[in-house]
Amino acid sequence: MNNSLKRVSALVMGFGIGLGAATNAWSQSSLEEVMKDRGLTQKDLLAAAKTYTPTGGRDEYLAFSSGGQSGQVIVYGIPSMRILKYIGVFTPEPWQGYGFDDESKAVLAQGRIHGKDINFGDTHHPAFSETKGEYNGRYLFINDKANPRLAVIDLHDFETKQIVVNPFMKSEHGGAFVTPNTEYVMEAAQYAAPFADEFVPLEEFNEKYRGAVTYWKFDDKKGRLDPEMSFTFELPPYSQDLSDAGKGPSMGWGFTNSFCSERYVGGIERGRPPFEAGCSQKDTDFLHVTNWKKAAELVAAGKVKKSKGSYMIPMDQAVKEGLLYLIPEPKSPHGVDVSPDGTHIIVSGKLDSHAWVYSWDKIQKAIKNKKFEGKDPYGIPIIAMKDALHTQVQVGLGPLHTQYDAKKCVVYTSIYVDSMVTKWDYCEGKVLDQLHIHYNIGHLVAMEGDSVSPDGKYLVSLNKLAIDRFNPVGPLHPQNHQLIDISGDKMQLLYDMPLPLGEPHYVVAIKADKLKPVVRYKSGWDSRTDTKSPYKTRAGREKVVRGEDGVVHVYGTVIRSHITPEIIEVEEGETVSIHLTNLERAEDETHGFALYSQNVNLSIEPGKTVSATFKAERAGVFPYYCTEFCSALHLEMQGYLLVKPKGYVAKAGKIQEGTKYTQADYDKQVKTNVDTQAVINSVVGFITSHNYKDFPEVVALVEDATDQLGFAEEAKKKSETFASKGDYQNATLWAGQWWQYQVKTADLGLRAKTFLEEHGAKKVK
Ligand code: CUK
Ligand code: CUA
Repeated sequence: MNNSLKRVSALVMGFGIGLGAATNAWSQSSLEEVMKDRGLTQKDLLAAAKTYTPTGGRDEYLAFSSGGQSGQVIVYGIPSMRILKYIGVFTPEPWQGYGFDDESKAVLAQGRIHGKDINFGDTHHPAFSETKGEYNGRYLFINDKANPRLAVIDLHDFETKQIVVNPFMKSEHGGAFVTPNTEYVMEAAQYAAPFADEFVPLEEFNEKYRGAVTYWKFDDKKGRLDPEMSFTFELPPYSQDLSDAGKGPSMGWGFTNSFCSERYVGGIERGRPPFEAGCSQKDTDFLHVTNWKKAAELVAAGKVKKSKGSYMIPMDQAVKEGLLYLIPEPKSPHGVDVSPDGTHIIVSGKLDSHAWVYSWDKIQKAIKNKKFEGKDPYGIPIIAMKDALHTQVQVGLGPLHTQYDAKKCVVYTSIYVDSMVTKWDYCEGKVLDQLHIHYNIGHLVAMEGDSVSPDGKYLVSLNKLAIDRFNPVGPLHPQNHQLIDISGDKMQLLYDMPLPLGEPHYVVAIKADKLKPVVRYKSGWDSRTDTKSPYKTRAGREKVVRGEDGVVHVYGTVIRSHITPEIIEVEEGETVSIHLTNLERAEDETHGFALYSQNVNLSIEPGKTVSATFKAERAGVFPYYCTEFCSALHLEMQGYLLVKPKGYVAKAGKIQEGTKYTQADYDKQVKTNVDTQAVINSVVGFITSHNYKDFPEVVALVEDATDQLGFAEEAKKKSETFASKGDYQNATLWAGQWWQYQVKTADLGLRAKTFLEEHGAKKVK
C-alpha cells in the first residue's frame, strides 16, 4: 500500500494523522554514545554539521556534473551532496522516457553522424549560460569528446533540447565554454584529423590533418545553437585541449591550449615509439589566442566562406586579419582558466610542477606592437613567453585545473600526481595551503567558479581513483566527489560522495535560487521542441484515427488512475502511433506508459504530450500500464493493445464481468462514499480556515482537488441514473468510480493539509 492510500484509509477509519513525536529509541541515545559506537571524532561531527541537511531542507547550490561515459548530466546539491537528477543527454535514459518517445528520439537523432545513431557520449565539460559574465540559470551546455558534439539543456525543465554535430572535427575535448553573454559556445578539437570525410594517409599529417576551435552561435531567443551562424578557426594539427573565454579587458578573445605540438604520430606496430613519448619531447606547447569578436565582424561582413554549411576561417586568413596568435605554455598543459576580472590566464602543465600566470595586459601589448619571437610552421605569430608571463608558481606535481575564490588573487589548483589541492595567490605568486585528497584529482569546482564573481565557500574535488574510500563493489570502483570547505584560511575536507555513473570530468555549480524550473507544462506540450504538440488531446476528446499516412493514431490521455483508451484494437502489420497527454495539474503527478515487447516506455509529466510509434508486426495481446506509483489505484492504471490477425471476424458475445452486483452492494458503496465525503469536508474545512492562499503549492493542490471532485460528481450522477433504472451492475461500478475520484480528492487535500501544518500556516477567521 502506498502512503497516500494509508493516509486516506487511516482517515476514513477515523484515526487521523499526526506528525508523531520522536521515537523513544532515538531520544535515548546521546550524542556521546553515537560517537563512541561509530568511532566519530569532534572533527567528524563538525564536518557532518556542515553537510547534514535535515529532512525537507534545501541546498544552497546545485552542481551539474558531467556523467562521463554515461553521456548524461548528474545534478546534486551542495553541501548535502544528495543526487537530485540524471539528465539524459547523449544516451537514452528510460526513467525520463528519453530516447523512447518519438519527441526525444528526434533530439537524439540530431546527433547522428553519417546517418548512424550514436547512443552514448563521453561528456566532459558542462557550462552555464551567462549574462554579463554571471550565470543566468537558463541553459546548460555539455560536450561529447568521443563524437564531437554539443548539447543544449534548458534549465526551465532540465531537459535536453538540442544536439549539434561539429562538421569539421573527428574528436574534441575543449567544450563547452561560453562567452560572457552566451554569444558563443566554444568547442576545441582534440586529436587532429582531416576536415574532409575521406581517407588521408598519416604521411600527410602536417599538410592535411587539422585542429580547430569552433564558436557556436547561441540564439538566446530560441534557446538553440545556430550552426548557420557559427564559425570555426582552422588550427594546426596540435592536439587542442581546453578553452576559456576572455572577460572584462579580455572580452572578445578566447584561449585554447594544446599538447603534442610536436605533431608526433605514433605507431608502436611500425616500430615507432608510442604517442606518449613523441608527444612530450618539447618543453613547451602552444596557447592559442583567438579573437572571436573580430571574427564575428568578418562573418557579418560576408568576408568568410562557408564550408559544410558552416563558416570556416582558414589559418592564413586568420593570421592576415590578426585573429590568431600562439604563446608557449608549459609542457602538456591541461587547464586554461581566465581570472574573474579577465586580467590573467592560468595554465598548468601536467608534466611541469608550475602553474603559469599570463598577463592579458602584456599579451595585448605584444599584439599591438607586433612584437613576436617568430612564427610556427603554419605562419602563426608566436608571442615570446617573457612578453606574456606574469609569474610562475611551483604548486606541486601534475597541476591540472584552477578555480578562483571569492577572495581576490586566491586560487585552487588540482594537483594530479601529488593527489592534492594547492591554494595559492597568483598576484603575489605564493602558496597558501595544501590539502591531500583521495586520490588523483582531475577537475575541481568552486561555487560559481567560472563566473565573474565566484562565491568561494565550497570546493568539490573530482577524483579519478577511489581505491580505499568505499565498500568494495568489484574491479570497477565508483568515482569520488570530495566536498571541501574553503571558507576559512585552511581547507577542510568534509565529505566523500561516490558517483557510480561514469568519470565526472567537470562540474559547474550555481546558486540554487537562480534556477526557476517549472512544475508542469502548458497542457499538450511537446517539451523537446517547446511548442504545442499537434497530438495534444483534451479530456473527453480521446480517439483512434486511421490517418492518411496509413498509421493508426491513438489520441489518448492519462490521469489518476486510468489511461484513455483502455483498449486499443489494431490489425496485424499496422503501424501504431500512441500519443498520450497527461491531464494532471498536480505537482509531481507523472504517469508512465510501458507496453509489452515493443520497446515502448514513456514518461508523461503533467501537461506533457508524448508519442510512441511502432509496427504491430505480430497478432497477439499486449498489456500496457502506468509505471509510476501515481495513486492508490496505480496498478489498475492499465489497458490492452489487441493486435488482431488479418481478416479476423469477431464472434458475437459480451465481455463477461467476473462479479455480479446487487442493490446491497450499491448501498454499501454509497455509504462508503458518504463517509469519505465527510472526511473531505473536514479537510476542506481545515484548509479554508487557514491562509492557504498564501501558499502557491497549496493553491495548485486545491485547484486539482476541485477538478477531481468535479469528476466525482459526474460519476455520482451516472451511478444514480443506473440505480434509478434498477441496473445495479453499472450503478455499483460507477459508484466505485465516484469513490475513486473522492479518494484522489482526499489524497490531495491531505497533502495540502500536511503542507500547511509543516509550513506554519495561520488560522484565519
Ligand atoms: S577533463 Cu577531459 S580528460 Cu581534466 Cu577537463 Cu578529464
Ligand atoms: Cu499513473 Cu501509475
